[in-house]
Amino acid sequence: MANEIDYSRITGAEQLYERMSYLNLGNGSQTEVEKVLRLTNQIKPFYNLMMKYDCALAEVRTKLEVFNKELSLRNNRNPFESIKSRIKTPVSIYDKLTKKGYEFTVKNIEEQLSDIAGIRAICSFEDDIYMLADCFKKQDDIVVLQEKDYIANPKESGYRSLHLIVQVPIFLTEEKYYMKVEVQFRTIAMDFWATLEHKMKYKKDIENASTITEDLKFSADLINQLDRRMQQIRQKIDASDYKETWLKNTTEEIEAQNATKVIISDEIEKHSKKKNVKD
Ligand code: 0O2
Repeated sequence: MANEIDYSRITGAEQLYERMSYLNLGNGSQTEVEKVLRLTNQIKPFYNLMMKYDCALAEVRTKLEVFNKELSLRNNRNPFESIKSRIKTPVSIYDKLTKKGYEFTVKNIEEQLSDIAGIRAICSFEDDIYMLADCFKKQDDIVVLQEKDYIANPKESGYRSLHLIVQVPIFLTEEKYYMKVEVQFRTIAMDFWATLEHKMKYKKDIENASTITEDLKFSADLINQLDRRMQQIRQKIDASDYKETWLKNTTEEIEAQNATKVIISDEIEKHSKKKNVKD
């Protein structure tokens, strides 16, 4: 976290100020955010909310893994290279809420943020992204709240990914809740780029920052071209696979027909011999 926590933004701040002398306040940290939660009596509701987000992640992950199983059997390749998920850390939640101008409360976390639960589905090819996102959106227990297509409309930085903000139901012992999950679909190349760019974004006092930003933009274009090339190559390979399979099937069919013909003529011969013997 970049700055010290601004305690005036926190609900229950007055009681907090009274007790501040007991705190060893340095730069914001996980421990410090937890202290804030404890002092504002939000620790239980906060972790209860995080548990619900975790359950929502499990639901979405299962849905994507089901696609992976079905399509890998059908097409002989996994549509997903990997699926990663994470719950935003209390410190990042604090930072994001503060940046947006909201108090650090459990209510605001739930209402104002949509990426507490995040899942990243990494695909090999761009066309798989749209196909999988469509299949996911069509599921009848998914409510799509927002779709941001940074592949068709990349960000100024060069960032590309398809983002869906969805609501997914989770079933606890007593109640059903709809929880928000951000699903990011990316190719391997897009993910490679975003990971490096993310590192640079969060690194302070970086030398030659503007040159690196330019380099990153240039690399984003290269990666875009590479993704398209790889997709074209895969389509050609798929087309030739299809031809080979077709030829193989035809040869197999001819062999099977020939074998059947032999069996039938053997049968005819056997029966006519028997008939001749009787006559
Ligand atoms: P982290 O550490 O990944 O959680 P909104 O949520 O709509 O109020 P926001 O957060 O700007 O506004 O939404 P957006 O643009 O959809 O971005 C959400 C997430 O996408 C970010 O989360 C990043 O994970 C990723 N992202 C968006 N833009 C960029 C970018 O330019 N570069 C990289 N590397 N990632 C990006 P967080 O919370 O910023 O970070």
